[in-house]
Amino acid sequence: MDEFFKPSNECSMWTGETGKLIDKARSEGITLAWDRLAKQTPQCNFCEMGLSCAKCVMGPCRIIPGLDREKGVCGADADLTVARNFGRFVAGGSAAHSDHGRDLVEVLYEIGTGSTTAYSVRDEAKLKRLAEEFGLDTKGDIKAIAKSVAERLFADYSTHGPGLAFLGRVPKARLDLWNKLSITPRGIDREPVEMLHRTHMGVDCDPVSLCLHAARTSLSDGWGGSMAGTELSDVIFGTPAPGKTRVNLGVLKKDMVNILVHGHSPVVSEMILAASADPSILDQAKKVGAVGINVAGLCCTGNELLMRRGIPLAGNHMMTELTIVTGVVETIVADYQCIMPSLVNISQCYHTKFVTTSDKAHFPGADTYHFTPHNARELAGQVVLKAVEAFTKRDPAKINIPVEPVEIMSGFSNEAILGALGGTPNPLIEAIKAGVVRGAVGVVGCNNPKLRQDEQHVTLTKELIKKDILVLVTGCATSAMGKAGLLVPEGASMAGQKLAGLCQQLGIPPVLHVGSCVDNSRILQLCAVLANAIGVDISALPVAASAPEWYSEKAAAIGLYAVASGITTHLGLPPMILGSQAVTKLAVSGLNDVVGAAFIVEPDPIKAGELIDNHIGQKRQALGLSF
Ligand code: XCC
Ligand code: SF4
Repeated sequence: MDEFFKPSNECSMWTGETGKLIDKARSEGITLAWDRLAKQTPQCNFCEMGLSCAKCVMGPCRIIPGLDREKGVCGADADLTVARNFGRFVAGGSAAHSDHGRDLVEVLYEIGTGSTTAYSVRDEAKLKRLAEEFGLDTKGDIKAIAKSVAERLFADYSTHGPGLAFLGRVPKARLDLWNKLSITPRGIDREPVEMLHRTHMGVDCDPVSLCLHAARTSLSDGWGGSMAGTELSDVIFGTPAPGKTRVNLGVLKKDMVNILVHGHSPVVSEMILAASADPSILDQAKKVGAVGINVAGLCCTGNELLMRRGIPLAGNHMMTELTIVTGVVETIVADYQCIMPSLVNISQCYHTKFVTTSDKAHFPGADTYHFTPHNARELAGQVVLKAVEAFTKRDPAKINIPVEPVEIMSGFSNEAILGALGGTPNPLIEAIKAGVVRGAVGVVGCNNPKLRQDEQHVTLTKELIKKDILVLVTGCATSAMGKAGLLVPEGASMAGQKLAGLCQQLGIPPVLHVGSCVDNSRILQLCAVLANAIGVDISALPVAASAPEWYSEKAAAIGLYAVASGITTHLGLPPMILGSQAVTKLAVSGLNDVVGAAFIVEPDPIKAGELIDNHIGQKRQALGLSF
């Protein structure tokens, strides 16, 4: 693992906003994730390899294959221990995405029953399309349709429903394969719960069977909970369309009240945005000397607002601590997921208020509000007013916004992409056949302090577009791409000649921003549309996915649902499975024979680019196209 780890004192060598703010944080005595990583290093080798188990109090056990500790007290060996740990890891990620999706189903249900007026259906056409897709009545009034679509999706969360509503999108060959392997997801809640059951001591003791159930669990996320999250967010808040906005810490404004929304769910951040435009609150802001209220995003809820409202993105995962160090953030409003607990302490070193909004995510020391669809508007107003008050408490000596913002283009929902192509995927298929677009890769996911921030995302993506491979981006990779100039049409100058020509013709960037991490479900759907149009399985498409700097359980779930859907997926860091040769072999090669795709683990982004390019070339040749 040493090759992945860049020690913390290297941080000061970092250029740009990250380096400047790390230096500022150091001078102010602030401890950051990089510093804590240095203190945690070397990390536990057993855990890194997936060989420690604490699932019962006969343990904890540490397995040493080949030595006198090859089995835990219960008799579990390395393969079983790794498979059980990995299964639970994926279940955690799937549960997080799917529980987020449930929040959107609940809001839609409350809209349908008329019990909230804070939210409404912004994209009625999309709601009706979903109702039609699910075989529901589309003739009633919009509330009735909202209620029946919500009820249909509630059923998907249970065990006794009619089967996941979105499985109708899956190409037949893929669905047949899942059925043959018994990995078709049956219920969004059922699969992660069953994974917890199977991995209890003394239940499923077959590593292969556990890995297959991990795949089923991840599919309940990708084609279930995440897809529900994406589709209903579009219905409630509007389906994204291309537009321009800005990215990096330069989007913070010295003369404005700055509010950062952080987390994943648009349910809260959309309300904060609405409250920040309230004329009476704006008056208050002017009274305290601010020229206005500036809402900017962090992580995935930032991506949600970016896609739909053109709200600028202040930063990704590894920037979250540093945003506070600018000294101009009045409030961070957090919902859930990927919110470092350290943000509470760092906020306390400045005038920043750290606000939590979800009953699922309590942070001791934070200002706690419990948002529901009923009180969201009122509470959002209170939170924004508090931010206005905080503006007066700034310490001018601590203010430093180290960069100017960079322009980006966003909003490439499938509706926008297919709409721009005249409503069918055929022009894209023709471009693929002609080699103008050799293939497509979703570069997605997090940052990880073990890697130099953003570098893997950007280096890999530049390699891919050079080879005329179109890149789709979601999640925390987005601001990396934006800062590197890849999310504007001018970025096409970094692409191969053919892709560059197409981008110029259409006025699009070589890297299309398609949303947050739950929005990776858009990529699944687009692959399904392409596969169905060509009449092949998804695994036959010249596509791939990559999470070069991933850290979270959710990213593992995304990677696995991509692979189980037939999309070969690159990871820049290995999952904690290397302690089992059987599981590792299955992940990086064996899965090819099972689901027609596998993982590529490669820390070097240039080499990863070559491997992905080669994979795409082979898929093209199998379709009878040029390499
Ligand atoms: Fe989290 Fe979604 Fe990863 Fe970013 S990309 S660090 S999971 S915020 Ni989702
Ligand atoms: Fe040890 Fe088995 Fe208990 Fe795990 S489940 S802690 S390996 S005895």
